[in-house]
Formats: sequence, structure tokens, C-alpha cells
Amino acid sequence: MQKRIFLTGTALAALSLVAPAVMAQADVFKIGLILPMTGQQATTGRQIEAAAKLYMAQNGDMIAGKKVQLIVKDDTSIPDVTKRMAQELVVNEKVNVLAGMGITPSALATAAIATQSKTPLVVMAAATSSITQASPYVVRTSFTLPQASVSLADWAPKNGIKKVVTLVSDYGPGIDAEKYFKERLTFNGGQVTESLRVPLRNPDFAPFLQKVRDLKPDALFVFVPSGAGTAVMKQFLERGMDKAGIKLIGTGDVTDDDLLNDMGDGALGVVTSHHYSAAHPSAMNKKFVEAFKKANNNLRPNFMAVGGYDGMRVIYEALKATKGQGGGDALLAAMKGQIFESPRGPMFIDAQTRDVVQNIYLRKVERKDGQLYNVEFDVIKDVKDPGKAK
Ligand code: VNL
Repeated sequence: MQKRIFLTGTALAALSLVAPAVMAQADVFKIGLILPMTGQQATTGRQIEAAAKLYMAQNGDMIAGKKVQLIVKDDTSIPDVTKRMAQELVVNEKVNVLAGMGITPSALATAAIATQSKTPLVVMAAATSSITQASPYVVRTSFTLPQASVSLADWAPKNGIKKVVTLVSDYGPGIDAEKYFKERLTFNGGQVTESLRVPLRNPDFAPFLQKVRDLKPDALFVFVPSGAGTAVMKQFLERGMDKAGIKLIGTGDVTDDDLLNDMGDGALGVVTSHHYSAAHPSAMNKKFVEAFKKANNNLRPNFMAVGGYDGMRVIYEALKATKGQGGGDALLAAMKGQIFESPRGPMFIDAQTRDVVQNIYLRKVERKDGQLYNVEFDVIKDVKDPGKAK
């Protein structure tokens, strides 16, 4: 008798301890945000985390009756680590959405987990065209390299740039940039005379740049991931490439807003094509840049930040549309087709491809109010990823 009462008591005590936790779990909406917070791609992680937190501070964390919880994990941009973290977040934390993905190999390593667990994977940074095809659960809010490269290859030959050498980081996005820039430039009557590839990890640009100097093209087209632009710019100038009459052009990754202001006057006049500039002259962007700087010790947001900010928007609106009751498939359906104004300008998530359709801007580095900015001077509207047509 005694023993029985004791057991019942213990069971009850255990239950009362467990019950609130279980209930709390049901009332929480978890976003597993996997980013490179340390290592070579740390600026990307820092920008996206700051933007996601800003979005939450501005829009609250109680949405459709759920408490939104952001769980940030540092994958150090090692794809095996990204994958293990995604697995843990899905299995142990039971996250409702996976997000982040600083580089392409991380996104590709995580795609199968999204598919198997039917968890939407919101790619906020990685930009190789094929990522959206790696899983039907991928939704992208960053950009694609073909999107940015093709627009520059249309601009270049009309502006006296016919012979170009390309220099790209030797992995997914670099290979996309090289291929789509070359194809379009050739179509437009220009010529890529040499294609150079540098390793992603700890690249030394010097020997490649020496080669470019000897080849004397009209311009050097560069893709390096966010964070590596300063090294390229420095070595380009040190070798006197600009004085030798070689122009530097590229996708906007090379004049990344995170670094641009510290590159010095040597960066003036560099023309790039991209989807976001901190100098984008819209009311919404001015507010975004101001709020971001205020919350982050005057740090200027770059294109990574905007990918994170808009990714949170896509997640929040999907949570609202499903009234907090949706599983992975319902959330995914509510992410497809979203159309809205971003700090970058208008954008939408193509329901068929789950990829971002957006304006691509041509920009030139100029000094404005004493600071270096990518100043937009032309726009190609509503650009779909050219990589999807193939
Ligand atoms: C990627 C593409 C990464 C563009 C980047 O910076 C970038 C990628 C970290 O797909 O790995 O600027």
C-alpha cells in the first residue's frame, strides 16, 4: 500500500515536471540558423545573425500564438559540421525550419536532411544555381551567381570591355560565375581570353594576378566569396594593374559593403553587378541600414544581411499564413510565391523553382558623404536565375 502510494506520487511529480516542458514545446516555433560564426567566412555569419535578430526585434517574437525561438549554431563553414548540426537540430530540437547556409558546400550537405525530415531549408547566403534543385524543401532568399554575372556581361562590351580574363574561387558559385559570364560575353561579341581559378581556402592571388598582367585584357572579372574582396583589391593595386589599363569588374561580392569602406580610394570606379547595395536609394533601405547600424555598433549591412533579413520575413509570413498549425509541407507551400518589398527592392520567391527573382543593379564605387559605396546606375528588372533554364 505504502509503496503504491509512493510510486503514484513519484509518477505524478514526474508528470508535473514534464508536462509544462511538453506544452512549452508545442507553443514554440524553432528556427535552426546554421552559420559560419568563426573561421574564414565569419563575416557572413555575423551579418546574417545580426539581420535575423534585427528582424525579430522589429517584428516581435510572438507570431500566430507561437513564441519564435532562434537557435544559432556555428558550423565554421565545414560542410560535415553543417550536416551534423542540421541533424541534431531536426532530431533533438525538433526545429520547424532550418536556415542560414553560409557557403554552397554547407547547403548541399544539408539538403538531404531537409528532404528526409520534410523541413523547409531557407538558404540565406549560398548562391550556386543548383542548390534549389538539391532538395524540394530549399527556398532561397540570397541570389544566384548566374543572375549577377549575366547582367555584367551585357554591360561590359557596350562600355569598351571586349577582352576579359576571369578569376574565380574554385567551387560552385565561382564556376557558375565563370560559365555564365563567359557564355553571355561571347554571345555579345566579347571574348574571355583566359579563365583562372583560385582555391577557396587561403587563396594567394598574387601569381594569378601576375599572369593577368601579362595577358593585358581590357578587364579582369572576379568572383570571390564575401569577405575575400579586400585581398583581391589590395593585390590588384599593388601590382599596378589599374595603371596598366586593366579594369577590375565582378559580381558585387568583391566590393562587399562589409569591407568596401576600408578598401581605400583604389576601389573608386570599380563596376560590379549585384542585387543589393547599402546605398540602394529606397525609403525602406534607408530605414534598414540605419536600424542595422544602430543595433550593431555602426556596422554597415551587406548583401548577406539582406538575405538573412528577407529569409526571416519569408519564415514569419509562412508561420502567419499557416496560423501556427502548419508542418513542414504547409510552411513550404506558404513560402512559395511570396512577393514583397525588400531593402534590396522588389523580390519574389518563384513558386516553381523556389528561387529568388529580383532586380540586378549595375553599380560603381563612389565616395558619398565621405564613405565608399556601390552606387547604382542601372537596373535590370525581375531577373530569374538563368541557371534554371538549362
Ligand atoms: C557563396 C556565394 C558564398 C557568394 C559567398 O560568400 C558569396 C557560396 C560567403 O555559394 O558559397 O559571396
